[in-house]
Amino acid sequence: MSIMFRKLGILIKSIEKNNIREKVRCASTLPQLSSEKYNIKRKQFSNVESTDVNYFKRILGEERVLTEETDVMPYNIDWIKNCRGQSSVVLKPKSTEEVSNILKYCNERRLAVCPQGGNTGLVGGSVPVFDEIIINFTLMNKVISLDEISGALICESGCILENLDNYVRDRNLIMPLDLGAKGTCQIGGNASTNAGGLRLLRYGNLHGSILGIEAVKADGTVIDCLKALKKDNTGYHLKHLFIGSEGTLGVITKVAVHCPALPKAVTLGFFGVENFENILQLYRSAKTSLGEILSAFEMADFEAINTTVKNLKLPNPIADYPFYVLVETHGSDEGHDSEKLSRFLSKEMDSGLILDGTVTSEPAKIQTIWNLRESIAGAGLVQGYMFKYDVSLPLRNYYDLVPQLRTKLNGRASVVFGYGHVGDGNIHINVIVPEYTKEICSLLEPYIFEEVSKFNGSISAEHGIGFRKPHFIHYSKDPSALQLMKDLKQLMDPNGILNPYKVLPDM
Ligand code: FAD
Ligand code: 2HG
Ligand code: ZN
Repeated sequence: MSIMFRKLGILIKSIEKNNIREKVRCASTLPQLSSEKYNIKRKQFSNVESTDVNYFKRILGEERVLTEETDVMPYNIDWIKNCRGQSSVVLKPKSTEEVSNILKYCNERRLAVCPQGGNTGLVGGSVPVFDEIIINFTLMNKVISLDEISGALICESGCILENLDNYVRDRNLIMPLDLGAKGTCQIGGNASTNAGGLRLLRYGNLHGSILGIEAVKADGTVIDCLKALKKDNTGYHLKHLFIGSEGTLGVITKVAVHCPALPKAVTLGFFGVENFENILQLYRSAKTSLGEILSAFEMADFEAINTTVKNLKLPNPIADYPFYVLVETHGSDEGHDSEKLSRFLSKEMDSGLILDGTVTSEPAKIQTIWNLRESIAGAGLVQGYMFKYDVSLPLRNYYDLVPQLRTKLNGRASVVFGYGHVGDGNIHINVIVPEYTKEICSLLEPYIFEEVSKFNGSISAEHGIGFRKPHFIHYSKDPSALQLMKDLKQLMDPNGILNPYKVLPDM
């Protein structure tokens, strides 16, 4: 067993490019099986036989069908090490045709599958629950075309977000989304989760930026909606079915994305703030003072930054404050933009909304500050188990849940912190405990979802429903909408082979 753990550690390291994730994963112990932890009953799919494996080896070749336990293990475990599946097969297709052949076969054999991109999802959607066959898109990583004038990029779904961003930056464009997992997550995973990220406030969500999609239905039919047009009102907007449906309605094989122009000037401010009410006042003021150049407005409380600084040994460029705000501008004139942000800083220091802060246009300093913000997500992993919540709330009530939870948990958690995308009304609440217990889980859930529902909020702002939240989806979805979701699932995937146990509550 210990050899297996060691091998697992090495394997995870070798597939991992993201620094934070590597640090976090090294202290590797196997999470409990999801089916046992959450008491799930296996649905009536067929079991994978050796004849099935032989078929996959025939169409993909031996080396793109993983069946060794130690090879398969990392693909069974999710990023926060909460979920563990029991798959014995990982398939690595290289083309849409191969994906189509795999799905056609699995559908006829009633074999369940789990589509997997970079496996950075935070709701357990990217790993199997039982023995679902993992279809991993890592090898579908080609850029197909880029129209440098319109900004339309067409690529395969397994392209890593950061690689795409580097590719288009060399051509004076940027990807319309950015997130801490960019070094590992794939554009197909981003599309499937409708990922939000750090600049949604400026560039909008993927339902707007994705121009077209090619996807494969459960029965192997390839659906070609891969237009790269900004405007196309020819009937139903079918691409949206695949955006945000977390691999339950089809498997995305290609994506056309609109890339905005590379900003000539980027400026970043990092500020200390006394209380959350002052953050709201600052947000209001930033929208007026910075106008069209505002590209991000993020917050983190002291506990979020302190845990990240301590656990990951990262520098905090300013002193300790109860809250922190990160304000970024994307514009075209460095002198003008940094002057605007500096003026904002001095005005709001005079008003008392900002206690202290720093403004920079130096790329290395910008990188250091963003790195601190982006590392919060993984900071608790070295300390124990992390419960993660990702909710939308009216801005007035954005931070209410954090102090409420601290009181409710009454010292049972090592730390409770809140941070997130203020500009999008989306807060992330992380509760770090020495280890997962059902008792703490039952204090948090459904309490948090009930509170969110009281404010007409969303129980998942950007991470999706995945495996962890289908039984809570009713807190945010009306029965009429839920029924239509079930009807669509039935139409697109009548045998239910695509990512079962995810998104939809039991049908
Ligand atoms: P995976 O995790 O592999 O899969 C996610 C879901 O999509 C699963 O249900 C899977 O079945 C499905 N899927 C994957 N690929 C396909 C495909 N080709 N076809 C069909 N279905 C597919 N999310 C945000 O929204 N905003 C953030 O700011 C953010 N920051 C993060 C920071 C860190 C450090 C981490 C670890 C995660 C963060 N996330 C964030 C969550 C996660 O990165 C996103 O959900 C991301 O879009 C997942 O992409 P992936 O390629 O890793 O997909
Ligand atoms: C972020 O904004 C991500 O950093 C991750 O969405 C949030 O892990 C989390 O709680
Ligand atoms: Zn986020």
